[in-house]
Amino acid sequence: MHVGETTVLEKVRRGTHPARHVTLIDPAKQSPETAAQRAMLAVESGSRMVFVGGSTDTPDKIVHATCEAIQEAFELRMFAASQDPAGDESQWDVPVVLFPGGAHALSPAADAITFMMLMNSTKREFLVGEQIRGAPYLAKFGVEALPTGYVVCAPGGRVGEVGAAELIQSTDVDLVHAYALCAKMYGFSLLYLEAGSGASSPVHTDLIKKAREVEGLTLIVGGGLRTSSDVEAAVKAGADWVVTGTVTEDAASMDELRSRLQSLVGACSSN
Ligand code: 1GP
Repeated sequence: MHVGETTVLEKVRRGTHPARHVTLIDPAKQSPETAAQRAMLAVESGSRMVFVGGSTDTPDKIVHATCEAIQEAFELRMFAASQDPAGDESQWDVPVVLFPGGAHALSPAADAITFMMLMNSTKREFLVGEQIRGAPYLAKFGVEALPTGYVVCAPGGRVGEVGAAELIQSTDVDLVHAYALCAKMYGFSLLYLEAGSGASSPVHTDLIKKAREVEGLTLIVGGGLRTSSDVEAAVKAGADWVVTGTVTEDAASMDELRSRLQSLVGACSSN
């Protein structure tokens, strides 16, 4: 969906108080139709962005079908809201953003992509290699790139292993500060502190606080955030956006999903 006249980056950076919630949808984990239902429920529950990505080996076709299904669902809901005097069209003005594991999981149906450098990777592939492969495709299809420094913190999970990351430990506050400064000097707008999907513990709040000291970066925190108190702690430490995937993926029903999302989203504005 094309989100008005502003760029996705402007929307992501705008008014970071209260913090906002991102729902991560992994296209490998459900059909495109179910993904669209989950995304609609996420927006109804107050989530303000959808990330599509996660698994490392999902074919382009599945990623694309998932983005398309979500976009179509949002467009229909936006149209329905425009026909309803009590409706709020802007509720459905929610960016659908690729969150790729590499140059293979792309789709022209997305509004934007977290165009990431995995800054603490020891492999060229994740620093710039996949990006070089993906950039011409993104330019051709006009998918907006959100310049993102991506830093994997302990415990790091699969992304830490696959990405060959030198994990930032909870006490490495000077190091995370240096990464944040470096991200700013490179001109990245976003800094994403990642603990790994399904991590046993989220990014340590001392790391979030220290990264927050660098002005001008929009701070995204994800990985292992399960409860509203996890979210509250991340937001209090300075996160502008919190991302959850697993906790919503493994909900047993749509009702359970709604109640989980409402509690996570509610925790974003509790500070
Ligand atoms: C993963 O940060 C995201 O990249 C979400 O992590 O699945 O643990 O919520 P979870």
